[in-house]
Amino acid sequence: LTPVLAGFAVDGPLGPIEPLGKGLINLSFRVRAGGRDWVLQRLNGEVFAHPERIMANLRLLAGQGARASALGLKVPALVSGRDGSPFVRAADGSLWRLMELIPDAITLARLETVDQAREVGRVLGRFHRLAAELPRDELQVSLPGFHHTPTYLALHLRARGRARHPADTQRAALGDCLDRLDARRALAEVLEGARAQGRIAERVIHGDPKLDNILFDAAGARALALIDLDTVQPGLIQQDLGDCLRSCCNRMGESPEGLARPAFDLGLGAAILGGYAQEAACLLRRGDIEVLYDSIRLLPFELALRFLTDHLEGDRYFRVDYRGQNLEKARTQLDLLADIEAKEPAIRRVIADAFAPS
Ligand code: GN1
Ligand code: MG
Repeated sequence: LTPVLAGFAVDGPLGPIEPLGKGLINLSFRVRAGGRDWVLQRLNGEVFAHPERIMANLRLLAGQGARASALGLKVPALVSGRDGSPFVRAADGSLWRLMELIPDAITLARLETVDQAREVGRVLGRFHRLAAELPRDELQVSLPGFHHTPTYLALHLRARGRARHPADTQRAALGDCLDRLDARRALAEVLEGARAQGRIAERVIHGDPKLDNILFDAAGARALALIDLDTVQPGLIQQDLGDCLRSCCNRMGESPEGLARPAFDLGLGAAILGGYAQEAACLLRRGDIEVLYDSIRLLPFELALRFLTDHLEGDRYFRVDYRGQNLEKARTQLDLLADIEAKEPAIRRVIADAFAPS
């Protein structure tokens, strides 16, 4: 990686290079150079066909550093290549970027307290306020089709049609997942339908506000930043809220161990939505709030679809540790979805309380 790093406009002796984070798409390293820590990343060229658009969006965001600080948010500074371009191309053709590592920050394996959950909601709310101020005509669609559930469903059905016969050991688990998805096919349209009818409006979103992408201070008390900004682009606030809740309210995580059953924690959900409303209730109208419960169902459904499609296609999109992991992850999202459905009245009350006019 040293020749890659040499392409960036950072000086000083290079320290150790260590793997960073658990991302499923890009490859990330922590690097010490010039007395500071940086994040060096290889962009996944299979997933991101328009890396220059991503970087243009990131530059817009990094340019709002002062406004972000005023909101109590950090956004990572970017380091350009020595030729001024946002990337350095390695000898094998891969694209690399370098940015500031936000100092003294940690990610949490799971939320332990409602105070942490409130912080999650607040940081997402602040991020949406910052994003709402970005110049919309300069912001680009960097990942077309991202969070377009009807498209994911169509791709999934195509993958089903093409899939080779699954191994015996997995046939029952796969069949069970497919049945559970089929029973909910209509869900794929909820947000796109509401958007088409003008009940909800497009905004600028983060796209991937899962717990791993939320930085806390070293004590785990204050949320400082959202990272992993590749999917910042126009989208629906409900996609971010649904994704954040499916990730943060399920204490078991995306790969539960043993017999642990994923569940939607109502206390954490209430605190996240309450914190969010404190910061960003001004962004939501009645129509936005009306589709929130369905959005909380939608995002685990969508991710289950995506994991299953990838399983059927031979694990080409998400990084897996072993064959079958995408199938297990799909089942986890479907279990979470079932729990969300079982708790529907309580979740609707939580939403109403969080956004009740004060
Ligand atoms: C991917 O890159 P990473 O691991 O933060 C994915 C998200 C999924 C998430 C599930 C660009 O995020 O959409 O919700 O995995 N990102 C992309 O863990 O597809
Ligand atoms: Mg990501």
